[in-house]
Amino acid sequence: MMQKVFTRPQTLKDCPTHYCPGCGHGIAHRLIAEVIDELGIRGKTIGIAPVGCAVLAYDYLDVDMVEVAHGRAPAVATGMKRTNPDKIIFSYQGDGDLAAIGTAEIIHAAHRAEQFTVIFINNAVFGMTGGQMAPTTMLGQITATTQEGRTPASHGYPLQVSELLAILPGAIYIERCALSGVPQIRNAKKALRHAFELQMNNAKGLSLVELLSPCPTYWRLSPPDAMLWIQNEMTKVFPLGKLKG
Ligand SMILES: Cc1ncc(C[n+]2csc(CCOP(=O)(O)OP(=O)(O)O)c2C)c(N)n1
Ligand code: SF4
Ligand SMILES: [Mg+2]
Repeated sequence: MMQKVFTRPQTLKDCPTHYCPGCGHGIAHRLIAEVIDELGIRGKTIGIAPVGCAVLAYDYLDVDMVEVAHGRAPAVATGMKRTNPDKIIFSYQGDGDLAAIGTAEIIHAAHRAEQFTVIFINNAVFGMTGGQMAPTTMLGQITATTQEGRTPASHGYPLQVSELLAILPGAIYIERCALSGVPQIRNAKKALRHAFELQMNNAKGLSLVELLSPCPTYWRLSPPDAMLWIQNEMTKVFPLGKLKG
């Protein structure tokens, strides 16, 4: 008697992805797909694809999706949710997207208590454009634009956007998780599920799940070492856990 132990979620399309080996985007996509399937909300969920390595997220996630300009997802999500309050709306944004060009959008969306979910992929670099420094780049981290490592004097400190947002009354749920190992990935799924459930229950405010996500290519690490770097280094600056809600 054969037992099926692994299957593809319905919401995840059956196609190869363009991600590098060990990239966290693929893990994040799978978690989103599993949660949408389990909650039975595929027909009423609309996602916003980012500009970044996950620009083709709509090729992989089998829900309605729109593509918006870099950083502008919270503004578009606001309009989508206000005009379609019965839909589950999520934006999927990298750290370059959310913590650099889109900083104003996310802060004001939280401040206005908009009722959508943000999935914030923090991989400490601008991946798609060649591994440049992002606001979330760690001190000492070598990137294409910090070739001797990020220094506070020249480049400032890593920006903890989730902590900033958590002080706003309009943000009702903020949690930071990591795609760095099985227990952490299971927690990330729980957090995503909770954020979607808040929308299903018409909770009044913004929900955001930050996922510390490996970018082995621009961290110049093997996939297992990238996961260890999240566990051993990134979590010192970006501690895991619930910040709000
Ligand atoms: C308005 C605009 N500004 C800049 C760019 C160039 N650009 C494309 S992706 C990107 C950064 C992507 O980094 P991130 O959001 O962290 O996503 P990742 O690739 O790391 O997942 C930038 C600056 C753009 N496409 N549009
Ligand atoms: S460059 Fe980094 S974020 Fe982009 S696909 Fe490759 S591993 Fe993923
Ligand atoms: Mg990034």
